[in-house]
Amino acid sequence: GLNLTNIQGDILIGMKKNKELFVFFSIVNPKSFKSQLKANILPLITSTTQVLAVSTQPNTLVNIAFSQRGLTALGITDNLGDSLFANGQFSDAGNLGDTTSNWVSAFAGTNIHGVLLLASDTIANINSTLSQLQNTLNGSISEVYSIQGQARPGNEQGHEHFGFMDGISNPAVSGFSTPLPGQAVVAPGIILAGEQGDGTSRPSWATDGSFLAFRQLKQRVPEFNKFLLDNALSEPNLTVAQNAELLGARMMGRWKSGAPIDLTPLADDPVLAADPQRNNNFNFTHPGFNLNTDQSHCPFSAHIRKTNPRADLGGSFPNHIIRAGIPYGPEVTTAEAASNTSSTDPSQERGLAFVAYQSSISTGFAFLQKTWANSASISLLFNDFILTTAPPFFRNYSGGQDPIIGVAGNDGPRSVGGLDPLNSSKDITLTQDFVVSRGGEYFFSPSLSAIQNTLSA
Ligand code: N7H
Repeated sequence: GLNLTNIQGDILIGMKKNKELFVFFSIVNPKSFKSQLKANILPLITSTTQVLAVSTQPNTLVNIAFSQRGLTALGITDNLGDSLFANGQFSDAGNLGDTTSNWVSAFAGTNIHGVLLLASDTIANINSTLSQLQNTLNGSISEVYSIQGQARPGNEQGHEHFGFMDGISNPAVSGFSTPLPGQAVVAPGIILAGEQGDGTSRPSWATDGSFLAFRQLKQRVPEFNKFLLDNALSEPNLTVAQNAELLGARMMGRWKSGAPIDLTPLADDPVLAADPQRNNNFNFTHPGFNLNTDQSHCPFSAHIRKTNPRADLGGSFPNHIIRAGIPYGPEVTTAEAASNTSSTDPSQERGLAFVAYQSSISTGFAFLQKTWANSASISLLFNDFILTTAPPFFRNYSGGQDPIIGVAGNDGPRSVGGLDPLNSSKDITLTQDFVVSRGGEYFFSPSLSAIQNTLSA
């Protein structure tokens, strides 16, 4: 089995707290930082074993990850075998479809060396752990930027800012978790460097680490809601509000409750949504159903079909990530809702602090974003795939980009097909992108033994 005491706790299961602070830092004094990393930070790093022991967890869970520039600052010259990581996310921005003028300046610079992830039930706990760290670190690092993530209030807890339940589908890692019905099973090396199934050669200390792709993804919630109402579908037995809801569910592939539209295409089913034995048990195929043409259950372009095409690709492919993000920013205000427009006040910005773990950024996050979400034509997309792994299927349909996270550049407009169940050849025009990248960075989340033996002093 995996050495769970050696693997940082966020990677395989997520720290799953209602508050999480991301502190992006620069290493000012490498020598002193390396000794404090061993003496004062390492004892606070929460392993997978500790996260699993829910009742004895520390009040604040702490993880740490480094950018390539951070490893270089620490004097590490080994090549981790991931060129996107080595070059940093800013140099990948164009390929991701980002408009770099939208990037937070801290991410567009070159001075983020690492990120501390602090998760707890309360912000007070997080702040007290952070000030404890700052005291011991004694100026050897400086904070470049931070994002305070938090679960949404009340019944919206677990839902992201558009209102959809998140965190339902992550792959099961073989030998670690028992797969639920319908859940993809991946070799440990798809997520963890140096484990079985990781095809790249790495320095031995990289084993049991994972690449962390971080993205600050702003969500235009009032605009999204207005778009759904303006373009409400026309199912005869539904009200306008229900037809707006249906359009949103078809863009996502799940209802707000989390129920998959592949299993319940025209009406939400909260009981199904809440049942882990059923809420992932689908793969877009149905008896007598033509997978190449039939979008009556789930559009080809739906966010969850774009990012995990299940049976569209024959069911088995290496492009999987484990997601561990959390919403950030306040709830929509009355004024924003009334004007259908997000406030321009930066303190009102809201979105998803997106975190994805994988052993290869180009096979994981970057593949999902570039080759699947941003590609309008699926023939192109599967062509790409066939060249490398020859799956048994070749599909040739054009569904448009992912309506949630796809980007055409310059903020749209762009058209997406298949969203109307009554007329699958109808295109719906997205007037703008509802998710806007504010940038991010690629990090490596090392094992505890790598921190102990290689990164610290
Ligand atoms: Fe997505 N959302 O809340 O609207 N995502 N996502 N995502 N996403 C998923 O199945 C969302 C983003 C994946 O296995 C759900 O757990 C939002 C990026 C993958 O069936 C919801 C943003 C990438 C899955 C959202 C965002 C992905 C997934 C359904 C940005 C990768 C699992 C809940 C602001 C490039 C698919 C669930 C599967 C599911 C939302 C971003 C990937 C509700 C708002 C950038 C792999």
